[in-house]
Amino acid sequence: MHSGIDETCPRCEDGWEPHGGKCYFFSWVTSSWTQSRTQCILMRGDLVVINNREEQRFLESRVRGKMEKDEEKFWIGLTDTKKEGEWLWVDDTRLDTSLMFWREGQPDNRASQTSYGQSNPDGEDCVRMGEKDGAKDLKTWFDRSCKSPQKSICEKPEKACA
Ligand SMILES: [Ca+2]
Ligand SMILES: [Ca+2]
Repeated sequence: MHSGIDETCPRCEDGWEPHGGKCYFFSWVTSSWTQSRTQCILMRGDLVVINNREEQRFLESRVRGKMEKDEEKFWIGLTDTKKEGEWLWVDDTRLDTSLMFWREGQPDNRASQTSYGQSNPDGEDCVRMGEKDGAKDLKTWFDRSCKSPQKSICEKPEKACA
C-alpha cells in the first residue's frame, strides 16, 4: 500500500497533539517550572515557545478545555530568572513586545505565599497560562513563583515522514 496518507507515519507520538507543524504535550502532573522543563527535555522537547498569535489562540483554547478549576494553569517556556523584567523564551529569544498575552495587571512580580505558607521573597519569574472562562484578546499569561507546582505544556517539532 502506497496511499501516501500519513496514517502509517504518525507525525506526533502517543499523547502529543499535532498543530501547525509542532507536537504539544499537556502534562497533568504538577511540578516546579524547572522540573517541568526537565521533564519536557527528557521527552526530547522543551517547554512551549509561543511564536505567533495563532499558536497562542490554539494553546489558549486547548488549556481552557482542560481546566476544571481556575488555579489549574500551565507553565510555558518564558522566564525572567536571569534578569528581572527581561523576559526570555527557553530558546533564548527575547519576548516580542507585539506578541505578549499578559493578563491585566501582570506581570507583577508579586512576592507570594508558597504552598507551604512561606513567603516567597524571590518574586515571580516564570509564566503560567490559562483562564477557565477565557479572556479578552487571549490575554492569559501570569508570572508566578517558579517553585509553584503547575501543569505544563511541552513542544517539539513534528517527525519528518518518509
Ligand atoms: Ca520577575
Ligand atoms: Ca503575577
